[in-house]
Amino acid sequence: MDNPKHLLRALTGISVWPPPIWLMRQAGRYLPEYRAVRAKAKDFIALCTTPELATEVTLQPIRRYRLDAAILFSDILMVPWALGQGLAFREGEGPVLPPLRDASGVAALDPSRLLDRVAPILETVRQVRQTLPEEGLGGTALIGFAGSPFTVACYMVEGGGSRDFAATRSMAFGSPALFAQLLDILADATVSYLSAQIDAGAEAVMLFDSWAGVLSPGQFRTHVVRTTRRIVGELGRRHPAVPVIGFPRLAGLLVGEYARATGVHAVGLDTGTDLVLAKSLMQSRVALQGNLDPIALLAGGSAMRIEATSILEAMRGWPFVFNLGHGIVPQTPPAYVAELVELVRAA
Ligand code: 1CP
Repeated sequence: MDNPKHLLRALTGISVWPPPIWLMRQAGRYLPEYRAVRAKAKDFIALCTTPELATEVTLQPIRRYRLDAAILFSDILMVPWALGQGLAFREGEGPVLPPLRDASGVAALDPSRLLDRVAPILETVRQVRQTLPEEGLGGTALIGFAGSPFTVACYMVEGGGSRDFAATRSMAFGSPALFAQLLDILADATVSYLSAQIDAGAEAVMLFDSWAGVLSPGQFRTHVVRTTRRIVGELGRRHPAVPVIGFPRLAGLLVGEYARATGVHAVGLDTGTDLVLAKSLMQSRVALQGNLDPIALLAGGSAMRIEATSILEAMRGWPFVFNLGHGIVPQTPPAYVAELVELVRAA
């Protein structure tokens, strides 16, 4: 039977119009009700691992905007945290981890406790799914997620964010066997984690590969395509009906090869990707998702309307999910988001 939820229909290759819409970082600091809950939690990790609070913030943007999808409120770095690498989120500074640079760092990771440690996150998935509206408009689907092994490894090796992830790329070139071992540990952990999210109620899953585009084409094939294909293949065997969205940010001309070689059901596109060109690079009608510039949304008004309208015009007739090309920025006025949702619903 066809799934009636608009998001799931679009992700499985049907052109639903007006297209379903959700927004990366739709829960977060731009919402006053998020800041209120965030102030109650001891820190960001406590927020992610307290099901009542994480469920509440996951649902906040759904209440405001009746989006077509809720995305689990958590973070891609909860996987290294669950593997036992230390993690802290410092106010204004972003994530900080003890840098993993050698074989002893890889050997110290402990996948055996992964599912125990993420149990509160899986409980959030259950609670959100129980609360979501199943009916009305096109329903609200629940998206689970993880970072891709490459992007998660970037943060693990550097010990946090970076402009160019030079230490990570140095390890990939200088110690290829060790780097492959790290990615394999992360790929296995990601399969278990996403599979558990699906068992708990996630109806689609997304792999965030925010830094895929810092690699050369050869390294992209080895580290991004290879590990993503493994994950998509294994999830497909375990959960054949659950679509996987891949987001190889900044992959440029390689998005077509990424879609074909990994087998993802849908590809998230960043702001710099021309949508008509992206369609021409797809060998089949794989669903596309994106790609309004978050800064156009911050600017609002006619700038936002012109950009959003041109995206809608480019994608009419294609299986498409409206989204941003990267996360909402914290200064975005919530009223602008409401206006964007209205504009897309009127397409
Ligand atoms: O102050 C706060 O409240 C913390 C800010 C914050 C939030 C709201 C962080 C720290 N993570 C999140 C939530 C989050 N992160 C979600 C929730 C669901 C939603 O979209 O609403 C998701 C999907 C992520 C994914 C994530 N975390 C990515 C991939 C997408 C992307 O933005 O590129 C990455 C790279 C991270 C790492 C991370 N976590 C937080 C920050 C500030 C960062 C970026 C660090 C950097 O600048 O490199």
